[in-house]
Amino acid sequence: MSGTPHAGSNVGLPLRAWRIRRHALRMGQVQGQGYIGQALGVADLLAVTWFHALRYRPTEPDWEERDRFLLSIGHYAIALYAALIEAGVLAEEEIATYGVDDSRLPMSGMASCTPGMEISGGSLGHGLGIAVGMGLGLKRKNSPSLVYNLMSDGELGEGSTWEAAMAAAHHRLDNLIALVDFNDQQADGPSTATLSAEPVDAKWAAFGWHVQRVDGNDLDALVDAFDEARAVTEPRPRVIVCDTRMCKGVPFLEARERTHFIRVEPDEWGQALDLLDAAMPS
Ligand SMILES: Cc1ncc(C[n+]2csc(CCOP(=O)(O)OP(=O)(O)O)c2C)c(N)n1
Ligand SMILES: [Mg+2]
Repeated sequence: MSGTPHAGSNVGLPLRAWRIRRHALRMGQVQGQGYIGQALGVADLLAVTWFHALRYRPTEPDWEERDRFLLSIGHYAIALYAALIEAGVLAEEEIATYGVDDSRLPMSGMASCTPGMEISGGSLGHGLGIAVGMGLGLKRKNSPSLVYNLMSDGELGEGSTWEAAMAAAHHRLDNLIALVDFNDQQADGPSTATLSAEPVDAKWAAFGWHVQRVDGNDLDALVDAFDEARAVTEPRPRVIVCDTRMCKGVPFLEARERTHFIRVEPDEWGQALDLLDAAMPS
């Protein structure tokens, strides 16, 4: 079986992203809550990751040669579950179990519960350090696997992130690709107004990384960025800073001002799904 079901082509990515949004909304509807703004915001990024870039086997999530995808931001679990469902690692029927006792889909990501969830993220600022350790270990084993770490702009305010960034460059981890969801939101409001990491690309570059900054809701730009990140031959870690829009794809939610803990009323889940359905890509 191929380890890369859709690598090398961006055909179908709009539909993949749309379906990831739909799975996430359906999960949110089950509990009447969830970090849905984040999931809608990173759906395009996850579509390109899982259907263009990542090497994996849906029915063999522990395949030794898989690329590792670390979800540093455990509160984004609903987004990764949606991608794992779309990728065939999890079954679509499991949507009904989101957040239910003893489910494989707890509301914060837990490696012991869910196939495809490589780490228990959520204590912010630790994912990149774990990714550095994994990258180093894989290099020492001469493994072809890459390590991706999806982190948030809020995590750029954690000192441990920059310690890990420095270590990654020191160890010349060219098998490490960090993805930053720069949605300009964190728990206290806009990240740039709370503890700004700008100029964020210059910071990563100063730490010795190969840096790209793209519109994280532009599928073509994301495909190009992943291609470049994987093609770079310099012995450096790579980062793609993705400017995303929270709640992307559901205009009435996008319009809300503070979206970290977005409140969606019971009748609004159905409205959001109807709006999404009306915008289904051909
Ligand atoms: C070490 C740590 N400190 C605080 C928190 C509480 N917390 C949970 S989400 C969050 C916001 C972090 O920023 P970001 O991930 O950019 O937020 P979002 O984009 O989801 O709004 C915070 C502070 C945490 N999970 N871990
Ligand atoms: Mg954020």
